[in-house]
Amino acid sequence: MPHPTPASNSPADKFTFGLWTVGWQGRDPFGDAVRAPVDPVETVHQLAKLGAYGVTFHDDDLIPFGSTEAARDQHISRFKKALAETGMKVPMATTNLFTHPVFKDGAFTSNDRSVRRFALRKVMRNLDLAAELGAETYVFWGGREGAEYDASKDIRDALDRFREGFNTLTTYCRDRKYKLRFAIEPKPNEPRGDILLPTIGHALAFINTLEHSDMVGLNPEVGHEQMAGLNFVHGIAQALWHNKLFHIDLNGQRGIKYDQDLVFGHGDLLNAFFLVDLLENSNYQGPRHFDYKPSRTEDMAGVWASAASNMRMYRLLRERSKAFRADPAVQAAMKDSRVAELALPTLAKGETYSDLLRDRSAFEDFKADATAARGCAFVQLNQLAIEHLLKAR
Ligand code: DIG
Ligand code: MN
Ligand code: MN
Repeated sequence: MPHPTPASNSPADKFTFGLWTVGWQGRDPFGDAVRAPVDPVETVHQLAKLGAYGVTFHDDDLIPFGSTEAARDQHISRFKKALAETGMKVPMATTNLFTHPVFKDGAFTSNDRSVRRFALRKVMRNLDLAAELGAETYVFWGGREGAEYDASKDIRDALDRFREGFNTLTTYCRDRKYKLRFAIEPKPNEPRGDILLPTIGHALAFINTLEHSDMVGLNPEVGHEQMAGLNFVHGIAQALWHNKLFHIDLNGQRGIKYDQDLVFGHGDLLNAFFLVDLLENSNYQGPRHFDYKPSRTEDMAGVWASAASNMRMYRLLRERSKAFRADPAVQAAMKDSRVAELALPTLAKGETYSDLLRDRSAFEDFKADATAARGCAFVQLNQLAIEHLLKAR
């Protein structure tokens, strides 16, 4: 029975995009902008037309840095009007603590105390707007929190200041009864030589030290873990295991190099397949947020086409994952690979280590060589996954 091609997007898919993604003008360290700026109002309408659920933003994406109060109010009211006209949501917001030169040595962890105080105020101001717009998640990507030279920063002090910033801001939100949860976005490097909290693991350890750690989780990005040579599916599985997957940045990355922010699935396609399989078979109900850059080679028509590609890639992979799970051959191969057995506790219910010590089959009579000779049948299972990805089954 041929599988139906995925229907068009629906808000139920909860596909969201940052204003800064389709708004990226293509400026990079070696070249000027190739596209004109995109009005946030235009972005809201275009993405709504493509079937997106919502948009996300940095304060400066919506309100240019240094705007007067009157101009700020104007930007916000135009944005609100576009949201009302389209029904688009704002599930997440964040702060730009990396573009203005004042943040050249970081924001929360700048050696310059006055910059750290300015950064906290800048975040507090946008937390108010995020709460006003109904956002549930507030992301912190510490793109400039880091260093190029080991002598320039005592990382222990930097982590103290980072923690102080989070403790101050979570207290700010609790006192104002904002329903916001914070999500840290790890990245190993770029734009700093080394960025603090570089991976999911580092961020999880840091979160555990915070005063209101229950309010703080993760916003992992596909390409960022892959820039560190890590398996993104494993990282997301651990984030889920800690109940700390508060949000996710979907995109593509082709190996360990500069941050490519490709369309979702246009990098490691097989890992993207298993990521969708994991998300769709987990308790994560949050947005499927695309944080990508429309390639510098594209014109505006190409930009909107690339936005649609992100959503189509997710839907196609979701269909392929369903077919994979429904295939009796896959279910049989999973049995051959004893995948379900891993969910079985190693000690039986009520069994103690003393019982284990008395169980001769676990050690004295254990047939190590015969057990070692058993095959795991993983390759056959992986072949089936790839055949489903290729729609060859
Ligand atoms: C880059 O991956 C970062 C910034 O774009 C933003 O702060 C964050 C939000 O998802 N991702
Ligand atoms: Mn990125
Ligand atoms: Mn991101």
